[in-house]
Amino acid sequence: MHKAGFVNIIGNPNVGKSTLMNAFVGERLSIITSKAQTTRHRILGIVNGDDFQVLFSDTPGIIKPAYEMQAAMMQFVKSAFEDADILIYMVEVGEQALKDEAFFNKIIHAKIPVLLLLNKIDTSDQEKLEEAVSFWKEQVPNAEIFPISALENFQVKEVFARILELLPESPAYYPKDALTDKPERFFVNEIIREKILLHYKKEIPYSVEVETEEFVEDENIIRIRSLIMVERDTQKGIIIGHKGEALKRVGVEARAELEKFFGKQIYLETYVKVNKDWRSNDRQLKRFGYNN
Ligand code: GDP
Ligand code: K
Ligand code: MG
Repeated sequence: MHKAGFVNIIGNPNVGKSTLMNAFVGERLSIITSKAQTTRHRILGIVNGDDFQVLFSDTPGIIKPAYEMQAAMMQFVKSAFEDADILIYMVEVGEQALKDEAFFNKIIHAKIPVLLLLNKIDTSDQEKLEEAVSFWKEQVPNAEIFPISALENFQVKEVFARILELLPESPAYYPKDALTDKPERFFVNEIIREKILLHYKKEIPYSVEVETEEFVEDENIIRIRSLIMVERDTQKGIIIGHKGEALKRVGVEARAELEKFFGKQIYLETYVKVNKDWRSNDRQLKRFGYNN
């Protein structure tokens, strides 16, 4: 018998969804920072075994969309409800229920198994944890609750074992050596964007999109050229920084991360361009893969 299915991870921003997906797949597929809206897309992470294939989806945190890109992000979340065989609803200790009522109702009325993962228990004491467990039992009575720490990989194996039990009987959906459905360039874009999220303040990270224009793999080296887009001239100046120092730091750190990710030497060239109001422009959003 072979089992396969979609296990879709949803929840508020910053609760640890991407950290969990990476822990399941054992690769850094999803970028992680302490900022909300780090994850903008639905990212598939595949775990293969002889008789199973688990298709995890990491999704953006649920927010009230303020502009078109965020609306597209919430479409990714919506689609994750639609094709799930198992739903993972992730919360963190001390958190209240989802503010978005429509999404919350979908969870408590789901016709599929719901695993509520109470994350970041490494930051909590026993009393707070017990309080949280009884709070969530009441909030989402249809869920099985698992206290975990995605960061410390605590109880992640137990959750995975339960997923295998719940997974429907099905042939594999993807080739058995597949890790994700996204092309290599996507991960280049994300790794560069992660370094930008880490090093710039305020509005800058949210105004940035990265597009990899060239990805040429030779035997020993991958040559990459990526375009960093911002919405305003002033933002371009900030990204580049005094004598180019700020951008240089992004390049150095991104290159190191890319070398780990691809296991090859990387030659990385980045340049910055203004693309006015791309976050609100349908055509631009399509170009950057925000259509679903
Ligand atoms: P997402 O927005 O839900 O995808 O959350 P991320 O995976 O990007 O994580 C947000 C922040 O929470 C990052 O700084 C993570 O390192 C941190 N984090 C994730 N899981 C845990 C955990 O189990 N314990 C602690 N202490 N921090 C965590
Ligand atoms: K985050
Ligand atoms: Mg994320």
